[in-house]
Amino acid sequence: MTTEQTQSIQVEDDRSGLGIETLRRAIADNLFYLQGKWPEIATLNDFYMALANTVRDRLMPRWLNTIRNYRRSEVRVVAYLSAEFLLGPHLGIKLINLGIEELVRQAVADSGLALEDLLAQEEEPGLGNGGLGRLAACYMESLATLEIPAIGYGIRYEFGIFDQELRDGWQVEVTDKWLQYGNPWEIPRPESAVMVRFGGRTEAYTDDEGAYRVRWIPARVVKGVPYDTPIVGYYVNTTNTLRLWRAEAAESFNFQAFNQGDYYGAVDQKIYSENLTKVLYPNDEPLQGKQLRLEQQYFFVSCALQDMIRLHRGAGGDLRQFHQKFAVQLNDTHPAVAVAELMRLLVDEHRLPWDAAWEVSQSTFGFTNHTLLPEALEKWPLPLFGSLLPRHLEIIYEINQRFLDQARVHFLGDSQKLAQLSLIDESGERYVRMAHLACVGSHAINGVAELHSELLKQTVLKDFYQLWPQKFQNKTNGVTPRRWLLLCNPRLSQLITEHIGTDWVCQLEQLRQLEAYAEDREFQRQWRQIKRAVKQDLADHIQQTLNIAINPDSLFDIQVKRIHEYKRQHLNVLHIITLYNRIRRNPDIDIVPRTFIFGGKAAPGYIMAKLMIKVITSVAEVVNNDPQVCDRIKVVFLPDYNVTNSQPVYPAADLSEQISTAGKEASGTGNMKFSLNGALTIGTLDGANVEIRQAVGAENFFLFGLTIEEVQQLQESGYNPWDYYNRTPDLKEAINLINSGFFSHGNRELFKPLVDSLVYDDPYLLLADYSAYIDCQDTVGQRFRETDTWTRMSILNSARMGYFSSDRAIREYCQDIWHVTPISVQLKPYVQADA
Ligand code: GLS
Repeated sequence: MTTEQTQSIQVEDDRSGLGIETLRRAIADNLFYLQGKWPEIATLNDFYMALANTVRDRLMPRWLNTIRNYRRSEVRVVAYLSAEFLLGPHLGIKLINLGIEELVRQAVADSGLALEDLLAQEEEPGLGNGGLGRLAACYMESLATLEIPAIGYGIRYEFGIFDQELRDGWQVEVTDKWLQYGNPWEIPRPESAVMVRFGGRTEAYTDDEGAYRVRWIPARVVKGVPYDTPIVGYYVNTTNTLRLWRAEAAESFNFQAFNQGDYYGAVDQKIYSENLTKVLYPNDEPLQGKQLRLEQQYFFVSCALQDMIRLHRGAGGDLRQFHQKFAVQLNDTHPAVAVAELMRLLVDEHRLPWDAAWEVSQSTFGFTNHTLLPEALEKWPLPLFGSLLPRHLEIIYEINQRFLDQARVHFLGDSQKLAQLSLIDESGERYVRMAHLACVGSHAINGVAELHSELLKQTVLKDFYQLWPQKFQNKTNGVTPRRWLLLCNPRLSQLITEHIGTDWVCQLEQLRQLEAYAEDREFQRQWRQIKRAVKQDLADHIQQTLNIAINPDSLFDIQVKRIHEYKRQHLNVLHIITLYNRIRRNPDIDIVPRTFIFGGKAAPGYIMAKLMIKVITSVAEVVNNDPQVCDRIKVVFLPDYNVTNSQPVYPAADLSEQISTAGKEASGTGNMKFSLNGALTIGTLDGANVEIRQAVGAENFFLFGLTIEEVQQLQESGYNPWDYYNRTPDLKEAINLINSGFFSHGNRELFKPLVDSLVYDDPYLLLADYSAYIDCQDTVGQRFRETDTWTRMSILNSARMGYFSSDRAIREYCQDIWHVTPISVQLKPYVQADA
C-alpha cells in the first residue's frame, strides 16, 4: 500500500472537495449511485442530475451552519411570505455564487461533456407569474449575499406557470411538469409537517381559569409538508432556506371513512388535499375570487406561522417576544390572512391576551403593495371567507371593531371615512378587504417605486395614510446583479471587471467608474463588439428555433413582459405598422433597420391579451414575408418567455420598451435588467422608469407620453379616442389596416374586439400617446445611427444603474422595516473522519 492509500478519505473530501479529480469522481459516483447509470447509457439529464447533486453536496456545510444560526436566540430572522417565487434555474447561479463555475466546467469537460449542455437540461421552477415572483427570488438571493438570516415561505406548486406554445400564432397553454424528472435542489422534511384546518364552525368555552375562549372545530384537515431549497449568497457562507409547502392528506383524518369501508371516500380526501398545491394561478395582478386560491393562501401562511412558532419556542423563546425573533414581510396581499392567523395562534392556541397578541402581530408584519390596478385588489366574499375560515372571520371582526374605534376618534363624525377604512366592504355584496387587513396588521407599508408609493398614499391607501402617515415608506425594487449581469452577460461582465475590478458584483454602485470610459474610443469599440456578439447569439438562436433570419446589425427593439393592455404591447405594434406603411408608401425611404422582439405570456382567461399575441404574430407573418420591407423590419415573438429564456434576451437589447400608461406599472424590474445591460429605454414616466431616467440622465433616456397628471386630467375631462383616431392620419391608416383584414387573411372580424376597444374606449390611452411615441421612436432611429453617441449613452446607462441592485433594496428593508443585521456563518467541521 502506498502512503496515500493508507490515509483515510474524509467524507468532507468526497462531498465537499473542490479538486478537479474530486469533482469528477463525485459526478461519476452520483451518476452510478443516484441515477443508477453507467456513463455509456446515461442521458444528458442523468449527467445534469449527477452534477446538480455534486453541487448540492458542496452547499451542505454552508446550509447546515446557516440553519444553526436561525436557532440562536439572539438572531432575528426575516421571513418573506410570498405566494410566488420565480427562481429561475438553480445550477448556473449556484456555480457562480460558490465561485466554482470554471472548476466545474473543466471537470465536466474532462468527462467529455459541455457545461452549457448540462445547464440547458434544467427545468426551471416557474413558481410565479412575473415581476412579483421574480422580485421575491432576487430578494432571497440578496438576503443570502448580505448574510441576513432569512427564510422564504411559499407554495410548492406541482405545476408552475404554464409553458406557452404558439399554434397558428395563438397562445396555447401546456402544463408545466417541472417535477417530472425529479428536483435535485429540494429536500422534503416530512418530519416537520404541520396540520392546517379548514371550514367547520367555532364554539365558545370557558377554560380552566374561567376565561372565555373560542375553539375552532374544522371540517377538514390538510397536512403541510415542507420542501427546503438552499439559496446561497455570492462568495459567502450564508445559505438561506426557501421552505415551500406541499399539501397532503392528513392520514389520521381518513381512518374513519377507511374503517367503514369507504375506500373511495378516503381517497377523495387525499385527492382533495393534494389539489390544494397542485397548480399556480396563472394570472398576474389577478382578481380570481376562487375558493381554491384562498385555500392556497391560508394553507401556506398557516404552515409558515406554525413553523416559525415552533422554531421560536424550540429556541426557548417566549411568544410575547415572537416579533423579536421574526420580521415577517407580506409580499402583496396574497399572504395577508397571516394577520388573522397569527392572532388565532397566539390567542386561541397559546392563550395570550388579545392586546399582547395584537402588539406582537403588528410589530411582526410589514406589508408591500405591488399594484394600484383596481382589479388586482384582493377581496373575498364574506360567505366564502366565513365558510372556509370561520374563526378568522370572527377575529377579523374583532380587529375591525377595535380599529374602527380608534379611527373614529381621528375622523370624528365622518361615517363615510369609516366605511371606506373598514376591513369589510359593505357597499354592496359584503367582502373582506385583504389590503386593509394587511395595513391594519402591519407596522410598515411600502410601495415599490417612488411614484407608486406616492400614488398609494393619494389613492388606494389614502385613508390609511391620513391615519398613520408614519407607517408609509417607499422601497424601490432592485434586481440581483449576479443573475442579471454576471450570469446572463459573461462577456460584458468580463469587460467591466477588466476595467474596474470585481467589486461591482456586490457593490453595484461601483459601476459608476465606467463613466470614465464612456468617451474612450477603444472601450466603446469593445462595448459595441460585445453587444454585437450577444446579438449574433440571439439571432442564431432565433434562426435555429423559429427559422427567422434577423440582422444582428439592426436595432434590437425588445419588449418582454407579461402581456397586458396596460403594458401596451399593441402600442408597439402600431409603431411597427406605421413604419411598414411608410416603407410601402415610399420603398426607398431611409429608415434604420429594426428587429422587434416580443415575449410574454397572457393569462389563459384574458381574451384581449391573447388577441394581442395574435396581432403581434399576425403582423410578424406579413412583415417578415414582404420582400419590400423584410430587410428593414423583422418581428419576432419568442415563445415561452420565462427566466431561462429571458437570460440571453436582456443583454442583446439596444432598446428597451417600457411603455405602460403612466400610473399603471407599479415599478417594473425588466426595465432595470435592460438598462443594466446597456440598453437604452424608451419609456413613459411610470413606475421605476422615473427613477431610472433620473439615474441615467434625461439625455440618455427616450421619454414620451402623458404624465400621470395629464392622464388624470384627460380622463376627467372625457377622453374620446375617436377624435385622436380621426385627426391623426398615420394612426388611422395603421388601425384601418388591421381592421381591413390585411393581417388576418382577409378576416375582418378577428381583430375587431381589439380595434373597437381602442377607438371607442381605449382605457389605457394608446391613441392619446401614439403621436408622442412615434416621434420619440423616430428620434431613437436617428440616434442609433450616431454610433458613438449611442455607445456612450449605452455605457452611461450601465454605469449609472448601481442603485437598482436588489442588495440596495434589501439593505433598506433591513434598516427601515425589519431591523435586522448581518451575521456571518462560521463553517464548523461536520465530519471528523480521521483514520
Ligand atoms: C407587480 C407589478 O406589476 C410590477 O410593476 C412590479 O415591478 C412587480 C414587483 O414589485 O410587481 N405586481 C404584480 O402583481 N405583478 C407584478 O409584476
